[in-house]
Parts: sequence; structure tokens; C-alpha cells
Amino acid sequence: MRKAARRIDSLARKALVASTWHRRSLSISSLRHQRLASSAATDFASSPSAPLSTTKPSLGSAKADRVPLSDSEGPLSAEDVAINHYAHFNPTPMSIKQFLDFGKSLSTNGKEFCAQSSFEFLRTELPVRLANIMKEIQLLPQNLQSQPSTKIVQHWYRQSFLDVIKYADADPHERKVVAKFTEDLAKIRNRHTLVVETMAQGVIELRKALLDEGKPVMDSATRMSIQYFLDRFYMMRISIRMLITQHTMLFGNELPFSARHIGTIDPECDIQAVIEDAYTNARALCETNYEKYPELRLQCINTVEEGVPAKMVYVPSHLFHISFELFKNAMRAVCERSTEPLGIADAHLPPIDVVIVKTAEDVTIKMSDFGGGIPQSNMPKLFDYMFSTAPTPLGGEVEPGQNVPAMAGYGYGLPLSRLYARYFHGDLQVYSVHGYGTDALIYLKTLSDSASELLPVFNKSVMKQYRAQRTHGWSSSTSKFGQLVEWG
Ligand code: W6P
Repeated sequence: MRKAARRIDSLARKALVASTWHRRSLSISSLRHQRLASSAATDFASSPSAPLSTTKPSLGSAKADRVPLSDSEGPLSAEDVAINHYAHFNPTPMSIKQFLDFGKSLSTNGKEFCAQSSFEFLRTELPVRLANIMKEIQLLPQNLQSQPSTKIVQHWYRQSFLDVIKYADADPHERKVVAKFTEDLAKIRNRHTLVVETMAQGVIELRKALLDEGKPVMDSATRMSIQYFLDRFYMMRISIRMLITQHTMLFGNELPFSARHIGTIDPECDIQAVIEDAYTNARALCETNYEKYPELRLQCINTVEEGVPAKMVYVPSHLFHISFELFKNAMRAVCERSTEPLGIADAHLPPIDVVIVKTAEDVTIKMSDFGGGIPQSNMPKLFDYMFSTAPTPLGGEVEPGQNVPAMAGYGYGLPLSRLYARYFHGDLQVYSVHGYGTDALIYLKTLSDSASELLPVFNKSVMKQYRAQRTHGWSSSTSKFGQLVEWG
């Protein structure tokens, strides 16, 4: 049973890699917040060595909640000074509408002009986002930071940070500069392709190291730190890839999915069509694994414009990713529960019910399966990276950095899907009736200007989160996972 489940994941991953869902996007328009961050500028002057570039802090907001960034004694490297400098700024969240408007402005303002302003935005915004999350890696438990795979990931981030800040003083009016920048962004995105798998490997390495020390279970403070970190880290990664892909699709030679698309954004994303596409893909995997599959029963209610397909401005690849993951889970539950003999489109398998409802404010997608549900004691595991990383599907021992095991069996699908939903201020929730079935709800914002990026910001209270010895103040649960309450 578990094997089949794993296989479905492995196949799913391959299908995904082959498909186009991981094209994501950006663009900018009202990013002209040229607020000079005075605090960072002063900090600059007082830093022990000059930063790598004499960049003018030009964008985003300086942090009110100043963070003591240099914990270490001794002189900082120029690189560390630059990282600290950029980490003093908050990332600037973009709304889907801003991405879209920027992409549309190409036809009125000219592509070259837009490429320049995108360049000017990204050469600061990307280092700000990179630096913020790099500072957070440094707050991870030392024993995780010191694992080979974690080191590799850190190295990639340093390299990419350096690649981008090289452009701090470059002339935006030089066509060649902007063209090279666009190429470099594509390279950076490729460098980071395996970040999720490699971080997962880092956790496996930590687990093994602890085991070798005779500590078979990770303490709950460490688990919580890692869970908290990975959510923030992967969210930042999603956002950085969005910025990069939006730029490379608008100004490089990568083609959008259709003429209608603005980078990865579909201004008329047909929700039902994306859901049906995800179902069809998941069904193919299901059929391969179980030789049967549940039917889809779908209902779409558009309260805004009755009788018209529910459309919205969204990144279809994100919605595909989320719903594909949910379908796999639902199908697995239905097929593994049923003792029906094999036979395609088994009439006795209960269908998966999907209802899509669009209102002026929300797009809600409810997916119900009758696969027997999840016991309450297992609910906290659903979005837990640590739990998902427990088995080592490909045998564990892997040369760091190369041939990192695939996602197969890690089951990062649900926590990552929730991040995609939350990225533009939506959400993903799972409710279950054990013995009966499960409802998964996807919430999205109808209005593209309400759908702004949800980005982790690094500050003092975040540092406290990592350092706190967390106790929840309730009598201990009988469940091993009872303490895995989310915080942050
Ligand atoms: C299950 C477990 C699950 C997780 C996510 C979505 C749907 C389902 N169904 O049984």
C-alpha cells in the first residue's frame, strides 16, 4: 500500500516536471517606492569594511524593528556586510494586479523602458529577499546548519546573492547590461532547482547524525524551528522564482503559455478548466497505480456573473499544483479504502466531489472525497515536513549535492501546496471525518489587488521565535504529535 502511494508520487513528480506548471511569474509597476532607508545607510558608514558595491539603498522599507545582525566576533567579510545591509530592508510585496499591470504596460511604455525598470527593481528586491532568508538560515539549529546538504544550499544562496548585487552600479540604460541580467536570472533559477530536495536531504542527514549520537527522536523545539523555517524559506523561494520567471518571460526568450498570459499570470484563468486538467493528470497516475480511479463530480457556481465560467486573475500553474496534489491524496484514499476488485472507472468507487464558488471576494474550491478520512491524531502530520521526511525512499545515503533523491515519498506536496495557496493571501485547509471522508478547501482572493504576496520578514521577534524554548502550557498529549501546534 505504502509502495503504491510512493509510486504515485514519483510518477506525479515526473509528470509535473514534464508539464509546465512550474512556470511562475512577476512584473512591477507601482514599485516606485524609492524610499531611502536612512538607518541602513548609516549602518553602512559604520560597517568595518566597504560592502561589495557602493549601492544606494533604493527600495523597500528599512526595518523599524532593527535587528542586531552581527552576532559573530571579528571582522565581517565584505560579503557578510552586503548581506547584512540588504537584510535591513523589508521585502516589497507585489500584488497580482501589480504584476499584471506591469506586464501590460509593455505595450504602452515600450519593452525596453519596462525592462529597465524591472531591472532596477529586481537588482535590489532580489538581494533583499535573498539576504532576509539567508539571515534566517543562520538561526537554524547548529546541527542542521552544519549538515553537508544545508551547506550546499547556503552556498547556492550566497552565489546567487553575489550574482545579483554585481549589478548594483550597472547602467540600466545599457541594453547589454539588462540582457545579461536577464540571462543571469535564468541561471540563478536553474541553480536553485533542487533546493527543496536538498534541504530535505539536510534534514535526513541531521536525523541520521542524531541517531548516531543515540538520539532517535528529535526534540520538539528543534522540530518546531525546522517546520517554522521551512515554511518561511520555501515561501521566499516561491516568491523569488515568481519575480525571476516573470522577468525572464517578459524580457527574455521564454515564452508564456499563451498570448493571453502575462508571464505566468492568466488574466482570465478558468478555474474549472485548471481543476479538470489537474484531475485528468492525477487520474492517469491513479489508473497506473491502482488500475481504477474515482470519477469527478464538479459543480461551479459563479455568483458574480451567473451562467458564465468562473474566471480570475491568477497563476494557473499554482492552482494546478495545489489541486493536483489534493486530487492525488483524495484518489489514494478512495482507492486504498475500497476493496473493490480491479476495473477501470469502478462504478463502486465513490466519486470525488468538487465545488467551485466565486463571489465578489473569494474563490473557494472544496474537494470532498469519501476515502475514509484521517484520524484526528494524524491531522498534525499532514503539513509536517519533518514527518514527511521520515522514511528515506531511495535508501538514504546520497552523495550531497548530486543525485539528491527525488521528492518521491517525501510528501512535501501538502505543505508546499498550502504555501502556494497562501502566497497570494489565499489558504488551504483540510477537514476530515474519520471513517467517512475528507474535505480539502482552497481559498483564493477574487480581487487581484487583494492578492498580494505573503512574504516572511526577518526581524527581532522572528529571532525570538527561533530562540525560545517553547512550551505550550497544557498537559501533555498522549499523541507524539500533540505538541506540533503551529506557531509563528
Ligand atoms: C485523505 C487525506 C487527504 C489529504 C488531503 C486531501 C484529501 C485527503 N483525503 O484521505
